[in-house]
Amino acid sequence: MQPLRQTWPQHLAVLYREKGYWRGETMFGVLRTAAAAAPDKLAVVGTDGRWTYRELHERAERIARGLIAAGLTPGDRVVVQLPNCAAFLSVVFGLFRAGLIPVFSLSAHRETEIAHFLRGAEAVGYIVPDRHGGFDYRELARKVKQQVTTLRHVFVVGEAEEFIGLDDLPAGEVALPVDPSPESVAFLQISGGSTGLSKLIPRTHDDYIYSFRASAEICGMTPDTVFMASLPVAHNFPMSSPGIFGAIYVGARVVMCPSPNPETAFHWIEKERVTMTGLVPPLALLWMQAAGRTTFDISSLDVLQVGGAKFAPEAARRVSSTLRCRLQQVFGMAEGLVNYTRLDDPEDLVTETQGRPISPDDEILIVDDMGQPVPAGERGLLLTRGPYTIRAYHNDPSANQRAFTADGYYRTGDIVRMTPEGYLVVEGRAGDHINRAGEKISAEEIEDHLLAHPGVFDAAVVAIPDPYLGERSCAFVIPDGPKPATADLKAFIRGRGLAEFKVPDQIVFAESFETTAVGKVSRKVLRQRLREALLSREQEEV
Ligand code: J2J
Repeated sequence: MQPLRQTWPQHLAVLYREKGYWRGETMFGVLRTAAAAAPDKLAVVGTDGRWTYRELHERAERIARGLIAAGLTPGDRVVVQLPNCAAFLSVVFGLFRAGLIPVFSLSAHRETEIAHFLRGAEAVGYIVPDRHGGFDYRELARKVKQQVTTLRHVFVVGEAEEFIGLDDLPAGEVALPVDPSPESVAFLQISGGSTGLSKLIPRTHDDYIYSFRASAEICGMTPDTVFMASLPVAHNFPMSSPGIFGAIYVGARVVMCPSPNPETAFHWIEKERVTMTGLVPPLALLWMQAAGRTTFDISSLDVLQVGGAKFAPEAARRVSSTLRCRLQQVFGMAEGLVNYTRLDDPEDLVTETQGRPISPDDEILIVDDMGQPVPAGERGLLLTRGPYTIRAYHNDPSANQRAFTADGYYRTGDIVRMTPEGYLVVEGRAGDHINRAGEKISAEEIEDHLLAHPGVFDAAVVAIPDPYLGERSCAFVIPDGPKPATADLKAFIRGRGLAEFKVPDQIVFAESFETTAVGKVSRKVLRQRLREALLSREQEEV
């Protein structure tokens, strides 16, 4: 098995400890401490349960024992694919307690993606719900199990059928391991996949806990906070900025909202007196629209975080008058660096920037294409390193070569500028992915799937501005022979076992790409030219 590693240069590790960023805490220790401090306080609420800190702690320990008794060994990796529910926390803390390594996948992922994560992480376990959102995850587990023979254990939250039910795990006296080293890798998060397939992001206990502990402080979380996870909780944003883990760290209450649509979310805000939540921009727009006519009382909402994609300043300015709460912009990435506007910042900074880094030791470089720093205030590529930004992806030398500089900076692929106050404004990106309502789609990944269709000669996938989604995906396709039907192509992509959000929103057929791209150009330039040609054509039509 490939060892899991994430290391910083020794002198920096020493510095990060001296400065109190890395405190030697562990993920399970976070829950243990919170449960000891306030055992009877409500920890988590979901459609499946309402548990105090003591109950959550007990459930996690029981799951840990059961997983070990079922044959898992500390260090084993387990892909977790659970929706927003209370069991998400008991399962994940159970894995931490047993020394197992969760690999976080989204509910939207399908067999191709899950198989890729299982193989990449060499996972032996997979945890799914029985059904969710009208989809049967046991069916998915069956398909995946056929593809990946190293997958030994499938656990189901709910009706397990031929698999093992999380509630039916063997009980009994199993010894649990001692706490892992705080500098070891706690879990694998999944990258947005800017080039090709998603990469696995190893995060350590020390670095991740620092990021959500400091985030909780920046966001003013206290034990009185009621934090609602509105976005899918496996995303890094609702998980750690400060998210569910930040909330557990301070002993607050976590509400697992089963869906982010305003009807459902407003109901939960009223019922649990939610004070804080986070959204991607398209949902924020929807909530603002719905707030004017809702009959739910959402007056408890104090802070709305918006991030994952650029929030237009005009929309940002309307948050306080429509939702009657404060806005915080969040610009982060699962690889590490997270920026926040601060709650006491002047309105202009909050509405027009994406914030400043968590840590005084987050290093920011804004460079041109040659890697040279741009003059102050100008746009450039954002590079970063610091106490919670990774130095390498898991077991992927060529991705590491591309994504990190020789001196350890992570190339975010984002184009930003810095204001005189030291705040970042996101201006665009260099990478070829589509940011569809906060979900990142790799152009290359979808092109490869399209090329597998017998009726496709060539394909290029690009991002097109979209009033609702921020960006939508458009696939330019050169047919091989008769033009395939658009619906067929979409069904083909779906049939390849991919998340629904990756199915192209729009398909445009072309005879050749030469009409827009003269001579031989890189795919990157080709995508750019196709995008520009389409946009100018649309303008002419308006
Ligand atoms: C513009 N682009 C943004 C923003 C992320 C907190 C918040 C978000 C994420 C996240 C996260 C943006 N404006 N406010 O992990 O902890 C785009 C950038 C970035 C990429 C990272 C967190 N906030 N983005 O979105 O790993 O392009 O993390 O590099 O999913 O989203 O995507 P992801």
